[in-house]
Formats: sequence, structure tokens, C-alpha cells
Amino acid sequence: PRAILLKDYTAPAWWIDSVDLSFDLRDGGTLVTSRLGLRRNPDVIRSPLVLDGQDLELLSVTVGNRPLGPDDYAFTPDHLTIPDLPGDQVEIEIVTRIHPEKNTALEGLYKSSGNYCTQCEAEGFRKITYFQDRPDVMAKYRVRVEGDKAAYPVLLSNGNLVDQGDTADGRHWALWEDPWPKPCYLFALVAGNLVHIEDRFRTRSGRDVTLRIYVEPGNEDKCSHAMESLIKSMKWDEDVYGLEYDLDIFNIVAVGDFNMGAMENKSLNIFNTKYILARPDTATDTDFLGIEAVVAHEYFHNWTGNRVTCRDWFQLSLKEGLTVFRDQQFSADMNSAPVKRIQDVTRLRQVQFAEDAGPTAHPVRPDSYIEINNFYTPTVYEKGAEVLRMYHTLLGAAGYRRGIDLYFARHDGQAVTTDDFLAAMRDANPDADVDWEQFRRWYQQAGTPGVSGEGAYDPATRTYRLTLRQSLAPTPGQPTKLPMLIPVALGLVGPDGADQPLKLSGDTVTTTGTRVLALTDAEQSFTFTDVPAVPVASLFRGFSAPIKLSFDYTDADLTFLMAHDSDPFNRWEAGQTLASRLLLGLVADRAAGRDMLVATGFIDAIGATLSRASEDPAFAALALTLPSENYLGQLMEVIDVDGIHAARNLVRAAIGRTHRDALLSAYRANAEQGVFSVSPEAIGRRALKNAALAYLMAADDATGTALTLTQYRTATGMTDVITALALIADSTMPERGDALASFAAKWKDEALVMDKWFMIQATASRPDTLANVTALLSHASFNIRNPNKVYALVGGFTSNPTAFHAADGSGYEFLADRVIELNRLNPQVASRMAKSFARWRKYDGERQAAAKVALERVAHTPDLSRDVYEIIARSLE
Ligand code: HT7
Ligand code: ZN
Repeated sequence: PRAILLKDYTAPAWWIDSVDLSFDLRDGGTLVTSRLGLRRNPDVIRSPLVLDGQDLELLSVTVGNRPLGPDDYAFTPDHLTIPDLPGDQVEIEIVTRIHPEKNTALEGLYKSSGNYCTQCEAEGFRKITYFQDRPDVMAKYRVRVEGDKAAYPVLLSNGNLVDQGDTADGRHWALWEDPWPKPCYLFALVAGNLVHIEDRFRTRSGRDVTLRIYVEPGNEDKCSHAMESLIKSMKWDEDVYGLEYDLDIFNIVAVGDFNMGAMENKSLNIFNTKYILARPDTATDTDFLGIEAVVAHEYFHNWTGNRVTCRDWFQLSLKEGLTVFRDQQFSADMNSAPVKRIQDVTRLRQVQFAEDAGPTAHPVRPDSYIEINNFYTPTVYEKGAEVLRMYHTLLGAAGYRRGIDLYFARHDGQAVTTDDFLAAMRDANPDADVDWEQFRRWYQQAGTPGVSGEGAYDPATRTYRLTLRQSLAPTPGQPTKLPMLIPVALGLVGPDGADQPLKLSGDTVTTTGTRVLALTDAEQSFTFTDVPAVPVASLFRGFSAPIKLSFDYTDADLTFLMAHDSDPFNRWEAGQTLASRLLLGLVADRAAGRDMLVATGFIDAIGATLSRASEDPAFAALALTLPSENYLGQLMEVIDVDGIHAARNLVRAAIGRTHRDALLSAYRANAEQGVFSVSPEAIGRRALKNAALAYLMAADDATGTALTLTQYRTATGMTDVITALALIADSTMPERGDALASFAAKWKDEALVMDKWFMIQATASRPDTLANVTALLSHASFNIRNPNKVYALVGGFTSNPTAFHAADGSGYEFLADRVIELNRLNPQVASRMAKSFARWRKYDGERQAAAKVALERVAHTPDLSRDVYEIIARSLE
């Protein structure tokens, strides 16, 4: 397959101003009639009209009123080329037939539970009709949908419903018109047997917007949280970004078969049910928060993505990085900001840092791709969001907002680039002391910068000299790198625990608290004057840049920061650094044949955290959580899967034993009281209670075991039920089989709840996990065609370090089988699963050999999709 290069971008030869679509939905095949209003692009020398198409049956092409014969156009499986179009403006009509009922890739028009729906981003529109399937072609759409009235009583598309009616023979139709020009990836259609809930939102300029959420009958009682989240998002975007909704209707449809989380189609968002449906007894706190975030994310795209869109797919982070940053800000405002930041950074490190360190590393704005669907990555999304956060950090909230305002003033209605965004930020802040050319490297250079350094205090001169160094390792295709502009938000914490004054030599004013410095050179020193006493530097407060820090902290410094840093993120961070040090030390001891002895300093620090837990239970739950096995693996040259597992379990058991009484008190103090709520406080209390329970179980405590069983049997909220069941599933308790069976019996008809059941079995650290997962592939509730099921069972398994990376290679063999099976059905899902192989070179020789065999087996599969090919080829390079 051929790579597409950013440097090859050229504007289209023709613009498409209007698109008139007509869908005749029928069981044996759907007829699509497309009438396009074309206008020659005067900036491009005369060239033919080349339209993209895939898996289409072409029935007719008409230019003006003239039907074309087969000799009038060129036709390949992927393109329809019309050589000589008359004049500068022309109408063409194309009729095609498609087969949504056979579409298992869930891209284009497909059926989910008997309902028609679409997914066009990134390049799915070409599976519906021939079109210039690229985001810089923005057109106004009119869409007529006709189908059987009894089977598909609801007919939806983008924009406003302008007409509807019945036809003979029990069919009906609806005509939708979207007044806003849009790229075809934002086109959507839904036809189905759906019910809806409805609410309203009045925008600040007085527009009354009807809000509807459509779901399958029976799910109406699980939509209220999504609706509340939508209303909060609409209000927040007005208050914080000054952005208002621009139509009279906003529809959401939830479908069970969906490759990703959701899709921001103009005024007709289509969601994976996972991010809409929630009731306290079916959804966990994480689910509720996920719904709030994803509903907001898709709504925010209405401006960042839809009104201003991407010129080409290399610019994907223009909309995704910005929209993730916006949804992170929103969730921080709705809940606890420090807790949200810790969760976001944990995810960034877990998935994005891993990507940046492996064979699929790429810049936030990639330079090339084979299959664009492979670039909906943590780098484009989460690292992209960090880039936006750095604009915010460097410019301050007001400067950032000036940049945003200028961006919309300049580019509303356009398809633009990340360079255009940077230019708006720069031009709106002419006085900012930022080297924008250097800042641009965040878009261009892949890899996670490392920052190291040390500090020295001189009591004689009362100065503190901080020296920082940065480095960026080579990544595929980028052997050498230039220094980055790294914002360092820092404070100097005095012996009393208070922030000390921050005055750099040469400064006329002194600040206290946090200050942002710019690390721009490979090595740079900052000298602070008038520092009253030896400080501990608190660096990268709030994680002000996506870097890996190694600073010369002593264990005592870290324990001190854990207790005293005014920045909650760095209080948590100090604990994580201390824990990682301890755990990796134990892994080394084990590898060298030494006894693993858990140092009491860390256990005591955990005790101190527990004793303060009631001050902020949500924060305490995070501070009590050890770095994950996967994250610890990233810190090792060669990942010692079993050593990490053993060390982490040993420390968890030591904490459980040593702090048994405090853990039991924390459990009891935070047991559910009163009416169920998903307030941040209630979620925090449940998180702390369940963290305490997990430690008691790790220590094999009899009371803890009894509490877990009781919690499983009596809890009503899904967070508590599934936490208890996961602890049971992870154990050798005799009740394990019955507990898992009773859960499945109760929830067999709730697909999303069954996903949790698959997931906890796939992530159990037991020797029989692979056998269980293999057996579950044949379970009545499992279906390999449903992405959520695959992500739960196969994805869950690949995130289970000891099972997936079993030394005998059985986990790799299992994954290769699934990737090969999925490759035929759904290449996007297959390729997402195949990414789990990417870091195979980080393991020992035996595992590497087994992984290579599995990778080569996938590579030699006939009819390998572009999606899977690209991931496997890069992994093997
Ligand atoms: N913009 C949406 C991306 C998306 C997608 C991409 C590829 C294949 C299927 C997909 N479904 C949704 C989601 C978002 O970031 O909001
Ligand atoms: Zn998005």
C-alpha cells in the first residue's frame, strides 16, 4: 500500500457547493442518488474531476442533462474520473447501490440491531457514494431518506427537518436540510425503530434548541445523565469560550455497534451506547464521568471541528487535540480539577508515552500515513491536548482566549491547519515572550522529551540554582531532534511546607506560589535570589509539559512533597515517584536473587496519606493507588513482567497488612449513605472505600474477604458491585464461580453490563485467564462483530501483562488469531487490537521470539487490510 504524504497536499480541482442526496432504503440494497453542484477551483490548472468510491455499484452518471456512457469516464475500484467537464460550473448526478446489511466494517452506511446508521469519518463517505472524500471540500447538504415506515419510523439526517410524508406501500420519507457548509465526514443518516427523550436549551442570544436523545426501546430510562451532560456542555461553552449553538435542533442517537466512542456529525451526533446509557445499577462512576466527557467532547466539536474544520487529515489534532483539551477543562470544572488532571496524566503516560516510545511513534501532526484510521491515536488526541494546555500555560487564560477568539474570527467556515491555529495564538498575543517557531516543534517532533536536572542552595548568598537539561530520543523517521520549548511551572517549597518567594536574578518583582519558566535550551540554569531557606523544588506543577522528569530528589524530599506541596498534582506525583523507585528496586532484587524487602518509609508515607484521607477522599484514592504494572514496565530497559507483578503484589499486601485498621476504618467511614449520587464527593468516597477494600484483599484479610462478598451480594450501585466482583474474579475464593455465574444470569440482556463481566475475567491475574478468555469467545453474549465486546474481552486480555505476555507466547498466538479473524470483518478494530504487539521488542528474548512468530503470521495473512498492514509492518521494521 502507498503512503500519503503531507507535503503532497494540493487543493481540489473542483469545489462542491451543494449536495443533494436521496436514499432509498431497501432490504436487498440501498439506492443512493447524489446530485452535486460543482464549481471549478480557479487556483488549480484544468484537471479532471476525480471522485473517491469504495465497494459501490455504479448505476449511472449524468452531467448536466447528459447521461454518460462507460466511455465517458474512467473507472477503477477506488475512483471515478470524469475527464472533460464543460464550463466552470456544472451539476452531475450519480446513482449507486450499496449493501448496508453486509457492512461489518461499521464504516459508511451500516446496520446496527436492525437500524441504519452512518460513520463517515475519516473516509467512510466514499462507501456511500462517489465524492471528493476530503475535509477541505465543504458543501451544503439536502438529504431525502425514504424507508419502510413500520420498520424505520424514525428518519434522521443533519440540519433541520424541512418536509416529510408517506408514500404508497407503507413507506415514508423525510427531507433534511443543513444550512451550514460541511465536509462529507460530518454527514450522517439514521433510520430505525427508536424512541427518544427530549429537553430544551435556550442559548444566551435567545435561540430555543430542541435536544433529543434517541435509543432503542427499553433504554429511555438510561438517558438522563447524557442529557444533563449535554445541557451543562452547552452552557459551559458559552461561558468559557463564548461559543453558542447554531441550529434549532440537536440530536443524539446511541447505537450498540460502533468502532469508537462517538461521532460529532453536524447536529446529529452518533454515539456508542457505552457513552450514553447509564443508570446507577448498570453503570459505574467511571461510566458516568465518561458519558459527561464524551457528550461534551462531541458537542464542543460543533465549533472546533465542524464550523472550523481540518484542511487535510494530517491536521487531525487541530480539532481533536483542541477538543480533548476543551473536554478536559469542562470535566475539571464540573468535578475536582486535581483529580481530573491526575487521571488525564495517568492515561497519557500509560498509552501515549508508550506509543511515543515504540515503532508507531509519530508527531502530533503526522507527515505520512497509509491508513488514516490508524491515526486516531493517543498522540493526536491526548498529546495534542497537552499542546493546547501549553498554549494556555504560556499565555495565561486571557491570552489563550484572545487566541481562540482570533482563530474563529479568521477561520469560521474554513478548512485550516495547525499552523493557522498557531498563527492565531501568536498574532493575538504580540507581547508574549514565546518563540513560536520553537513551540511549533511540539507538532513536528515525535517522542517524549526527557528532562533531568538538579538544584543547589547556597545559604551564604541565599540563592538556589536550578539546572535543567532536555533530550529527545530518535523516533522512526526522525533520527535527530532539536530542543523543545518546555513550560516549567514550578514552586520552591520551604522547610515549613510553604511556597517561598520566586525571584530570578535580574527580576524587579517577586512572585510567590507557582511561576512558569521556559526551558528552551539543551541545558539551562535558573538562579533564584532571596531564598530564605533550603527549598525542595516542585517542578512541572500540574504536569505543565508532557515530559519525563528525572530530578535528584532524595526519598526524604519526595516524602516531604507528598505531605506539603501546595500543588495537589505534585503531591500525588511525589508519591508515585517514590512508589516507582521502591517497586523497581524490588524488581531488581528479585532478578538478582535477593530477598524482596519492602522499605518501611514508603509504607509509612501511605499511612500518612490514609490518615488524611477524609480531607479529600477522591484525591486520597488516587494517592493510595500504586503505578500500574504497564506503566512500571515503561520505566524498565527490558520489561520484567513477572518481577513487576510480584513486587507490586508484595507491596500491596504489605500495605494491606500494615494499615489494616486504618483501611477498615476508611472502608466503613465511606460506605454508601443515603440517596445514590454521582456528585464528585460521592464518587470520591466510593473510590476511597473500594481502594481500601482492594488493599485488604491483597493482604488476604478475612474481614476484607467477607466485606467483598457482602458488597458483591448487597450493593445496588454498579461501581460497588463490579469492584467487588473484580476482586473476587482475581482471587481463588471458592465463591468465584457462583459469583460470576449469578452476575451473568442477572445481566445477560444488558450488553454494556456484560462487557464489564467479560473485561474483569480478561484482566484477572490468574494462570487460567487465557483458557477462560478462549472459552468466553463462545459465550452466548459474546459477538466478535461487536467492537465493544472485542475491546472488553480481547482488549482486556492484552492489557493483562502476565497473561498476554506469558513466557510461552500463548498470549501472542491468541492475539494473532483474533487479529486475523477481525481483519476480514472489521479492519479498524483488527488494527486497534494489533497495536498491542507494537512494543514487543521491550521484552526478553524468549518473548520477542514468540511475538515475532505471531507478527509474521499476521503479516502473511492473505487480503491483509491497509489498517492492519500498516501497524504490523511498522512493528516489524
Ligand atoms: N471524531 C470522531 C472520530 C471517530 C472515528 C474515526 C475513525 C473511525 C471511526 C470513528 N468514529 C468516530 C470521534 C471524536 O474524536 O470525537
Ligand atoms: Zn473528537
